[in-house]
Amino acid sequence: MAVMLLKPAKAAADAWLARFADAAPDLEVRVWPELGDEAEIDYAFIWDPPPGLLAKLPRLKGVFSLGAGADHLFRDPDLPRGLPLTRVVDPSMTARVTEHGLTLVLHLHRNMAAYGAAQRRGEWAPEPQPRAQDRPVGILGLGVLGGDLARRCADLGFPVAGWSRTAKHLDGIDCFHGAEGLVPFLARSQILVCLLPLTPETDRIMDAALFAGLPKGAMVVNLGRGKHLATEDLVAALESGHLAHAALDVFEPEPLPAESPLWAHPKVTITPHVAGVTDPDAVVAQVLENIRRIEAGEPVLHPVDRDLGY
Ligand code: NDP
Ligand code: OXD
Repeated sequence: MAVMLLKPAKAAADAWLARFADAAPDLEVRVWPELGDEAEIDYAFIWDPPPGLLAKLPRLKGVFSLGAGADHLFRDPDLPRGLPLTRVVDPSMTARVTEHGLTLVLHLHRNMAAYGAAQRRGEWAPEPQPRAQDRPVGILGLGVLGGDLARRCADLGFPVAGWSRTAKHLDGIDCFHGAEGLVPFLARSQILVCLLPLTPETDRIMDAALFAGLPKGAMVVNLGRGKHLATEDLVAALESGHLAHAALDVFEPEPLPAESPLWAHPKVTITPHVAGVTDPDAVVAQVLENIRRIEAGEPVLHPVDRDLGY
C-alpha cells in the first residue's frame, strides 16, 4: 500500500516520513513529485495539489487534506468524485489557532499597535483601557476553531457572538446564523474575527458591505483565508476611519507580495499564516486511522462535504 505525501509546508517532508515510519513501518510513503509508478498510489495526504494530478492516480481510495481547511483541494477542477475527503481536526491545532486568535484580539483590544508606534518615536503615550466587557467580539464561523476561540474570548470577559451557516447553541455565546443573522451579528461586533472555511459562499465575504455593517471604529482579524477579504475594501475602510485596525494572518496570494499596500499600512498587523500548524504526531495517527476505516468500509473521521465545500 502506498501513500503520496505532497507539499507538507509547515513541517519538512523528512519529519513526516519519520513519523509514518515509526507508526506504520510497512506503509510506503512517496513524496511528490518522486511518485514512481502512479498506478500504485492508494491514498493522497496533500496540500494544494497541482490540478489534474489526483485524476491521474487510478488506484486512489482517499484524499486527506494536510490542513484544517480543504479549499485547496477544490481548486483542482479534476478532483476525482466519489472518494472520501478528510481534513485535520486536532486539539493541538485548535489550541494554537485559539492562542493566535486571542493574541490578535488582545493586540487590538489593548491597542498594542499604538504602543509599537509610540516606542519607535521614543514617546511615553498611555492609551485608554476599555474593559473587555465593553468590547463585543464577533466570530464568523462557529466550527471547531471558531467555537473554541469564542469560548476562550468569553472566558476573558468579552461579550461574544458567533455566526454560522446553520443554527447553533453554545453556552455563553450569542449565536446567529444565515443571511438574516449576519446584519444583527455585525452591528454588535467591535472586534470581528473570521474563522470561516473558504467556499463559493464565503469568498470575499469581508467586503465594503460587510464593513459598513460593523460599528464605526471596529477592528477585524482574518485567520480564515486571504480570499475571505476584499483587500481594496479593507484599505478604503481603514483610510476612511470606519475601521480602526486589521490583524491579518492569511493572504491571497501567499507569501504576501512585497508591493502589497498592507505591508506598510500603519493600521495593519501582519503574521505570515502561522495561526495553526499541523502536528505530525497527532495527524499521522488520524491518517492511519482513516486508511484503516476506508479499507474496512467504515465512515472516515473528519470528512469534508464536497457539496458544501468544507
Ligand atoms: P469547521 O468546518 O469546523 O467550521 C466552519 C464554520 O464556518 C462552521 O460553523 C460553519 O457553519 C461556518 N460556515 C461555513 N460556511 C458558512 C456560510 N456560508 N455562512 C455562515 N457560516 C458558514 O472549520 P474549522 O473551524 O476547523 O476551520 C475553519 C477555517 O480556519 C479553515 O477552513 C481554514 O480556512 C482556517 N484555518 C486557518 C489556519 C491558519 O493558520 N490561519 C489554521 C487552520 C485553519 P455550520 O456550523 O453551520 O456548518
Ligand atoms: C489549515 C491552515 O487549514 O494551516 O490547516 O491554514
